[in-house]
Formats: sequence, C-alpha cells, structure tokens
Amino acid sequence: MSETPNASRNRKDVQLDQFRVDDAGQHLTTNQGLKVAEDEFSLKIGERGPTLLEDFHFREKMTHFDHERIPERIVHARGFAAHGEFQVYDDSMKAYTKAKFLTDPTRVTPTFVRFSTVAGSRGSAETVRDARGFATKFYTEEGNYDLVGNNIPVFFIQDAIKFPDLVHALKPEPHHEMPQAASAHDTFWDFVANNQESAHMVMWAMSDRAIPRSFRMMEGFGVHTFRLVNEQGKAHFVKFHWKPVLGVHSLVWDEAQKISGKDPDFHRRDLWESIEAGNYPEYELGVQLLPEEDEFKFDFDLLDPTKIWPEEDVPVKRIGKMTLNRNVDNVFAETEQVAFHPGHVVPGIDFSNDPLLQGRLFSYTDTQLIRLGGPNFHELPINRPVCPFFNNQRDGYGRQTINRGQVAYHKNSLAGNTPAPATEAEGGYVHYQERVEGHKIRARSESFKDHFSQAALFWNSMSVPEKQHIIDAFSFELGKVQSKSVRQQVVDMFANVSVELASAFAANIGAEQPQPVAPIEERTKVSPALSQLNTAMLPATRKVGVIIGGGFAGLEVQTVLHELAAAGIQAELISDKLGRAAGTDGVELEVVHTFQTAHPVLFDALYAAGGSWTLPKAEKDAAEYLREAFMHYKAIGATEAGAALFAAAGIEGGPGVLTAGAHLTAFVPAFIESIAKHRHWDRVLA
Ligand code: HDD
Repeated sequence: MSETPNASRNRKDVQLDQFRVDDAGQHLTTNQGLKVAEDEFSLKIGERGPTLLEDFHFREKMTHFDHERIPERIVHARGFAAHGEFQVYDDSMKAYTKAKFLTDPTRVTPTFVRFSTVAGSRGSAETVRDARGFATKFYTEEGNYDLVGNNIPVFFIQDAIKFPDLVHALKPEPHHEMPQAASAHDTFWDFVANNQESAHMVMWAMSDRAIPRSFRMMEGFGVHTFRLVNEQGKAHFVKFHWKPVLGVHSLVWDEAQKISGKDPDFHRRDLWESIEAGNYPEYELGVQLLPEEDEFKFDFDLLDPTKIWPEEDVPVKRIGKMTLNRNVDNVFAETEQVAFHPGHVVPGIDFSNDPLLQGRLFSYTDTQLIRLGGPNFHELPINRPVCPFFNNQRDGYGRQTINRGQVAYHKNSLAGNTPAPATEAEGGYVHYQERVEGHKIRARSESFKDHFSQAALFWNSMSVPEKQHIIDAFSFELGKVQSKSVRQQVVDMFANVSVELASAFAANIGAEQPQPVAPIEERTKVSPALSQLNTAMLPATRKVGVIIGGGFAGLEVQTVLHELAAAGIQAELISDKLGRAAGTDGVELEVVHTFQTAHPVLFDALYAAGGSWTLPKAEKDAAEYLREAFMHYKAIGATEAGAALFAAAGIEGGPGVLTAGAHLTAFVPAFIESIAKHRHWDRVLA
C-alpha cells in the first residue's frame, strides 16, 4: 500500500490502511491462515468425553483470549480518542520557531487526540469531578510531536518526584479500594493540606472546569513552560493553549453525578456522535510567548508548573486550528495503544527546566514499556511516524521491522557510516544550548514558594455563580472526608486563598472558622479570561430533548424543529413509547427515546411540544423532565399545548423559560438564544 497522501485523506489515514482488516464476508481461519471447519465444539473423545490437547484451534482461541488485557494506564486510564488535522493560519511563527508544522500554512498535519479523566479506572464514569487529559499527537513530516496536556493549566505539584505520592493519595484508598474516580476522600485532602503547592490546581479542580459539558467544550493546556527556537537559534519561552471554538462549558454537579449513572459513557458518546454527524470539534492552537530576557520579570517563576501567565498580561496568539474529523476504527488498537510522551519533540520545540517536566521526560517511556510490553511500541500502527525512521535499535518483543543488512552499529565503515546523524541544516535535532551552572542539590527554589497568590487570582476572577459552585464543591468533597482534623487543615489552608471561601465551606462541613492568617497583601487582580461566563456562547451542536405526545400541533412543531436544525441544534424526540408520533396536519415524527431510556440530564435544553399520552404516568414523567431541567438552569421552551406541562411541573417562569403563546416567530429565535446561553444562573430555584 502506498503512503502517498491524496487529496481527501491525510498521510496517517493512508498509512493505517496497511493494518486495517475487514473480517466480514471472509472464511474463519486460525492465525496461521488455516480455514476452520467448526467453531462451536471443542475436539473431544466421544460427544460426552474430555477435550483433547491436540485441539490447536481451541488452544489458540483460548490463549489469545486469556491474554487480551494489558495493564491500564496508572493515570488517565479512562480515555477516548479521535483523529484530526492541524493547520497553521500563516507563517508568522517563523520569528519564533523553525518547527515546520507551526510555520508552513500549506501543511496539513494529521493528529490523534486522546481525552481522559485522571483518577478513574478504565471502566469508570466520565462525568466525575477531575482534570481531563488533552493529549495530542502531531504526525509531522519531521517526526511525531506530542503535546500532552490537561484541561487545567496548572498542576498539583512542582517536582515530578512527588507524582507517585500525589497519585497514591488521589486513587481509591488501598485498604478498601474506594472511592472510584473521585477526589472526595481523606487521603486526597490530607495530601492537599500537607502539600500546599497544590492550592492553585485544587481551586481549578473545585471549579466548573472539572466537570466539562463535553470534550468539545474544554480548553487544553500544555501546562509547562516550553521553548520555541527559530532558524537563527533564538529562543522564546512558550505556553501552549487549545481554545475550543464552541467555548468552555460545564455541567452542574448534581447533573454530573446523575449522568454517571444514566450514561457513564456520556463524554465519549458526545464526541463519537458529533464526529459521526459531521459536527467536527475544532480547537484553535494558541501560544503565549516571552523572550528569554523576560525570564525574571514576573512575580512568579516561569519554571513553576503551578503558575499561569495571566492572558491579560501575556496575550494568547491564536496560530492555527485543529479539527477532529474521524473516529477510530478500533478502540484497543488505536486509543488504548497510543503512547504519548512530552519528550517527543521536533526541531524548533525544546524544553525548559521545569522540574515537573524534567521528570515527565523519564516517566512516559518507562510506563509504555510495562503497558505495551516492550521497546517496540513505536511500531504499533497508531504510534508510527508518517516519515521514515532509521537507527541501530534492534530486536525486542514484537519486533515488526525487518532491518536488512549486516550492520547495526555506529560508527561503521561497512555501511559507509550510515545511518548517519543529520546536521542541523539537514534537519538534525540540536538541543538548545542553555548555559546551566550550579551545585548538585536536592532543594526547591525560593521562587517557587508562593502557593496562594494565583489561587486567589483564580478565585477573584470568578463570577458569583462560579464562586458558589466552588464553595459547593469544597463542601461536598470535604463533607465526604471522615477525618475532622483533615477538614480543619483544609479550611485553614484555603483561608490563605480567600477567607470568604474558607469560611463559607467551613460552615457547611462543621469545621471551625479558619484560623486568622498572616495579613496578605490585598489581592485585587482579576483575569477575566479565567471566567467561563466570558466564553463563546453558540447554539451549534447543542442537544435539545423534545417532549412530545400524540396529536401534537403538527405544523407548529415542525416549524420549531426546522428552525432549531437550521441553527445547528440537534433535537431528539422523547415520548412514552418509541415509534412514530402522529400530530395534526398529517405530520408524523420519529420518537427515539422513551421517558425511561433517556433523562433530562442528557440534554442541554428541553422543548415541550405537547400532545397527549394514554398512560397517566407519562404526563408526570414529562413534568419531572421539565422540573429537572429547570433545576439545572437549562433553557426550556414550550409551544402552546406544551405550556400546560409547565404548570404540572410547578414552573412559573423565569430566565430561560419560554412559552410561545400565539407568537411562534418571536419564540423560536428567543429559544435558540437561550439555548446558546448554556445555563441561566440568574434563575431563582423554587
Ligand atoms: Fe502525565 C499520562 C498529562 C504530569 C506520568 N499524563 C498522561 C496523560 C496525560 C497526562 C494527558 C494521558 C496520555 C494518554 O492519553 O495516553 N501529566 C499530564 C500533565 C501533567 C502530567 C498535563 C502535568 C503538567 N504525568 C505527570 C508527571 C508524571 C506523569 C509529573 C510522572 C513523573 N502521565 C504519566 C504516566 C502516564 C501519564 C504515568 C500514564 C500513562 C501514560 O503516561 O502513557 O507516565
């Protein structure tokens, strides 16, 4: 199979063709290619006798099955991935980097992105409170570049040597292996209180950022300070961002918990279905750039991964866009076997001395060796670069490459001293020549020791509802902590961030009000970019549940559905039974959910189209749907007949609650706008 790219398919997609197999329509064979005559009965002595060791078909089938599982990732075990493409807008990044995929606007670089939760096991629910991984592999012509980030721009710890401690504290407690995929337990909060560098990330983890509405509506961050190096060898510090075109949106906590039961696959389903429907998720790649000369101009250390560069101080330059446009063919072969590594770089991108990054550069290869069973994981189809690769590495479990020739060493004369290192001009990777000098020492820089200023910046930048959600989250999490001492330690710790915050959750968890903290300089700085209220609000791809019964107003409902579809909104019909619902004017519509198979938490908004049901319970179910959506601040709309359900639900009106009356033409755009607003926080809940 040729690896030449063609117009509609990128180079990675074409490369994967070599490995794709369609079994349908074929004869069943063993792995040796032998056609099998029978696949239901093992080979026995007599119909009721013992099975024979000779049964190679049984042995092969069973042995393969027995070995199907591999160790799940120690963190980020639960993940879902998709293929995509990345392209820069122009060549303006040439001033900063020689990385071709960041400077050549004619290049379309294939990508593979895996989103994940951090704490939970492979089968855990997806809407838990957690950071989300956002790992991108760029298959560039110069080799693979991996941007292995999260949806939170800072990390819990400042030095990689603490990572095993953090993860041990976060994971289910070892004596009873509870709770699954949750930080709401004693060891996590004990870690937080005794490792106060975690303060800033904990603020993010307690915010709405940790319960995203969709992988399509999250930001991504490279977290560390990296270096970009241009053709002239000049370096800039850089922080990487992914900015979702649909904006940054979150669930509410009660809803997130219910979704964990109603649809534990909520996020992967959302991503899968969006791509299948052609609603390709898009993210702009952003960079914050700082000349090396500015390294010491800030009141934090650029090497400290618990710090952001506030966007208002260092603007994010949007340089290109990634579109996720293809689902995987096989989750194990692609999503599970993909191996990311922050050390997979290309010329023009280099590291900083961030001690968290430095440790990661060791850990990722090491983990793949145990997870993927040996040193040849780079040969797995999903991990292969699209450019050729040659070196003197040989052998090992599962080796696929058939290296020809006599020579597997450097230097040599028998092969003309090849494969030969490339010069910088030929594309050889040359490490940035940073001058470093110092004593060998186990210590942390004094410049890493302010743990609270940026945690306070985050708090101060939140809107009123976002602050309330953070208080609620602390109250929930610490309410699950058994140790009163740990609860109190956390209260006292977060008084350093905000006395208002700590006092509020202390009151909810039966703790003492915080100890007075040393006077902190008044912190008035805010960063509007941190608030999700300032994000893009679009109706496109939002999912609306349409509650409908027999005899609905045919033309009216048809008009509303048509307009919603024109705004890119996905409407799905819910009734007491599946099948065709017949309305007036000869309109018939397909019901795809019953009240039992769906749930209001699975929709962004509800539209009560009305009609009638035979079972009295149906009306109660419909009213409960509306009530639940109301409690989660969602847009709910009703055309004339459906409005009666509002009364049954006890909903009297309020922001984002719309009824059409006789004015359908005004109702539809207003309803679309209120769906785009995502949530109506100013609604007063009865
Ligand atoms: Fe990590 C996986 C992101 C710190 C060690 N990490 C992993 C994944 C993401 C991140 C997105 C999943 C990749 C995938 O989908 O396969 N990790 C981060 C970020 C960090 C971070 C943004 C801080 C800025 N990680 C970190 C440290 C260490 C690790 C400090 C260890 C020193 N991470 C790992 C790992 C994993 C991993 C154990 C588990 C599975 C894997 O690598 O492939 O090596």
